[in-house]
Amino acid sequence: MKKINLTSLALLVALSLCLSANAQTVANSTNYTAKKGKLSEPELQRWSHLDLAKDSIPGMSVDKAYAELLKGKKSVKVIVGIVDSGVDIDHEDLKSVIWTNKKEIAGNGIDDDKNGFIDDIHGWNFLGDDVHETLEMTRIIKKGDDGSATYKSALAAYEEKYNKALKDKQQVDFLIATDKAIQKHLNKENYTIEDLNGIVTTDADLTKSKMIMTRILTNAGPTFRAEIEDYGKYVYDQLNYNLNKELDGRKVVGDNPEDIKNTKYGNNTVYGPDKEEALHGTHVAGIIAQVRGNNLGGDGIADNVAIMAVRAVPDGDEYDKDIALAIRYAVDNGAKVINGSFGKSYSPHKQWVFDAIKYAEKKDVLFVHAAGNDGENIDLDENANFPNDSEDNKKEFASNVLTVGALTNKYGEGVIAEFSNYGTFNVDVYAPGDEIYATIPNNKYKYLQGTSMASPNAAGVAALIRSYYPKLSAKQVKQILMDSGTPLPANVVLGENPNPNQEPVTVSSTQSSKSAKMVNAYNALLMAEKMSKK
Ligand SMILES: [Ca+2]
Ligand SMILES: [Ca+2]
Ligand SMILES: [Ca+2]
Ligand SMILES: [Ca+2]
Repeated sequence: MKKINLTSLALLVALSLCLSANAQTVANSTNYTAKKGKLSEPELQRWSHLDLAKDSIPGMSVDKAYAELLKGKKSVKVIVGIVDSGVDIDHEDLKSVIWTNKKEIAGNGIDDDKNGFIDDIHGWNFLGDDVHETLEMTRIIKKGDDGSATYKSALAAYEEKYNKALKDKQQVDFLIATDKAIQKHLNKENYTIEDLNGIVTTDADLTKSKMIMTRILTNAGPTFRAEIEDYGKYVYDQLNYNLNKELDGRKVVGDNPEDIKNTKYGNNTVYGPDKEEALHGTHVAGIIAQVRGNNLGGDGIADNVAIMAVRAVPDGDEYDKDIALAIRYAVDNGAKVINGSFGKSYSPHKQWVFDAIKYAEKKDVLFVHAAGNDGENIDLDENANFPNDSEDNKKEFASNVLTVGALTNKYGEGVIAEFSNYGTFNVDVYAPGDEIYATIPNNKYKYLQGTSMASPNAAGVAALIRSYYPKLSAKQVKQILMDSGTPLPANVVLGENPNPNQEPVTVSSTQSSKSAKMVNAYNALLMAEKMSKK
């Protein structure tokens, strides 16, 4: 499942419906002051590049690293594999950094480099024309009751999710109808807060609609309708595809997803059948590699990388087979860093993926993975987030997996995004993942949030280190990212506040993750310099 977080709007909707305005104030921590008020647009567009001490914004000090450490320094090109929903390789701010398989002749129908894939010029699309998919829990219950504990658990999880989706649908339908009622009353499509204020009425329904939309416009700003539409798409996709037991999305691929040896499938169109659906992967690629300082869109983290697009993540849960083969493809074709902004709670063939991770480890490839957006402790078995690098939540079977949680741009007790998963064993480190500006298909740009955005921010720093210090191993780079990070504030809020009428509960930040740190490019490069001299 692709991991764009949508809870902020869901929360907003809930807030609007109950019409209670309880601001969740979060106290500042000691060492640094949080940036007061809203960030300016230029600050927001590149907040993950800014510096806590200098800008009061908990970014990764990327700009400082370029200004003070990297000028005139030699680097090598590092290939970064983006295992995701596909990448728009023609995007104006990405096309110059897309990886090309030089050993392959395009369009001749021959596997010239004999890597097992015909005409794979910029990567591979393991999903063919498959876009919308079921979740693993849907697939498990579709197969029928086999008496296993997994079936029971999947069924309970499915029913909970399905009922919630029905409720969300009611909410989003209500919101769309409310918006329409205002549009109709004002007789204009695009209205403002001033328009809403000008509505004078004794009609009870209209008064309610006015109050709700005022709350929404105040919170979401002029992009409110796009946010409602995104939320609606998410809710409807769940009901129509993710939780739809009748759907067989795999049929168009033509392979058997239960057979890992059956590898001849997919195609070389790395953005998939519908470029717009490659939004997630294009955004992730942009966070890492959109061209710096070219006056187009935003800036990427790393400046000497090649993006290899490996499409394996549909709208719905990814198949273990595709993920295992996608990781192996990236490893075999030269990637030194792989970003995995996906995850799911059931993984029937998890061993295939574990074996691929171990293969990557053997070939010295770092796998950076999103911690997930459920606001849960993923150290607990019942909150498992796959893939992982541990079979028992006690011991890691590989040294090359970095699991990343998400930060907001407000330093203080609320700096960990409420949607971010956490865990002292299974989450390694945090990186910016809220309101991240990057490329989306067809030469556009967008703010997105999720641990999906935190993972490529960390992967970008990893690529930067591997590019300027190519002798360091994947294991060393993982260690550098964790050890050199800026410490989190002493106390933080983990997960969503279950009671918005009260101040959220804070805990020691040592409970957040293994390192209790935030990735910092500047410190990481300093440590890499030291380590490379040893
Ligand atoms: Ca080939
Ligand atoms: Ca060829
Ligand atoms: Ca740019
Ligand atoms: Ca781990």
